Amino acid sequence: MNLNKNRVLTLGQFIIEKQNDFPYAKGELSRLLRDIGIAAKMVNREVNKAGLVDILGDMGTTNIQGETVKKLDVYANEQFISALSYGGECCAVASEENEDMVHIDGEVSKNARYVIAIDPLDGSSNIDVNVSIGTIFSIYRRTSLSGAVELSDFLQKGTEQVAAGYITYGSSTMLVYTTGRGVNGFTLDPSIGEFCLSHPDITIPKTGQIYSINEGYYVHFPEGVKRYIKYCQTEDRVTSRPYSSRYIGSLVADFHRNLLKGGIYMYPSTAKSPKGKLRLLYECNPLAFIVEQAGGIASDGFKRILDLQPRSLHQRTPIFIGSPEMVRAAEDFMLKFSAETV
Ligand code: FDP
Repeated sequence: MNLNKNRVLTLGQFIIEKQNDFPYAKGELSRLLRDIGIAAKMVNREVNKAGLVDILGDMGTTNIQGETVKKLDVYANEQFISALSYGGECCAVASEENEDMVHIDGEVSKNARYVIAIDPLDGSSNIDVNVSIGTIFSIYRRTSLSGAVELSDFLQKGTEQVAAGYITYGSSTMLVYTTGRGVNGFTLDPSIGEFCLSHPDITIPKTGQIYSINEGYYVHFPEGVKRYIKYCQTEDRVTSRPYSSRYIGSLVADFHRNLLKGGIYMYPSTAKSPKGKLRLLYECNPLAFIVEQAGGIASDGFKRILDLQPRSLHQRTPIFIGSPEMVRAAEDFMLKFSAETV
């Protein structure tokens, strides 16, 4: 009997197997990923209940047990920070939900060497309507040698990430991550409560048929973006254009679809947000690390995202991310029309 044939590999088992890829690792990174997986399951449970708010109580009000029902993004933030605090490997968290970094000072964390940047619940405008939302995280080794974590520990270029990943809470819940050796995806099997390896060695198609951008802001886009959108909409047999437009409005969900099917996601600068909307540390850098590991590209229109020097925790950047041929084409338009004003 071939027992391996139907073998289900859980996230925990996979992490342990992969730990041998890092000969000097002491298992800290593995434990961090395990802690994130546990918090993701807790958040998933609450996300699944979100449609029951009318029965259980509105977010921010009191439910039938007399408990205050927390807003999901606040809940997610607390779950991730608490899982990382008890795990003992993380010494500080920079979160979309907190203006300043959160220091983790507990006894178990006194020798911790990692800092985490996280967007605990991305796509918040989709929470109330049962549309996919996600979590994005980025793991760095602290650069200061001892004492309290410093801002500079977080302000490292994306190239310094030791791991990054995201969770998408949707029709299925998936966790996708990289430690710099390819990208692997795990789907939560609710019957056993485990993330199981479902998408080993993800690679993004070199080109695709999908472009994702909020076209409502068209008039406010830079000229290069306007021209690239027109290019996507123009008929051409060789490149199978026109492309399809798909925009969920949840970064993780849009990114995940394009990663698997091929495509480009763009959030450029606009007249309203001259630096773009998305955050470098906990949205763009982790997804850029993942896409590059899968064979794709992430750019701010001119430069590689992972090479940008962060100057503050909540810094924004324009982003063009996805299949390499599509991102290169968008960059060509940006360069060619860069002199023209918005
Ligand atoms: P949201 O504001 O709903 O949290 O990160 C922010 C984000 O969502 C992304 O998930 C999403 O892709 C984008 O903003 C949507 O912004 P627009 O509504 O401006 O298109």
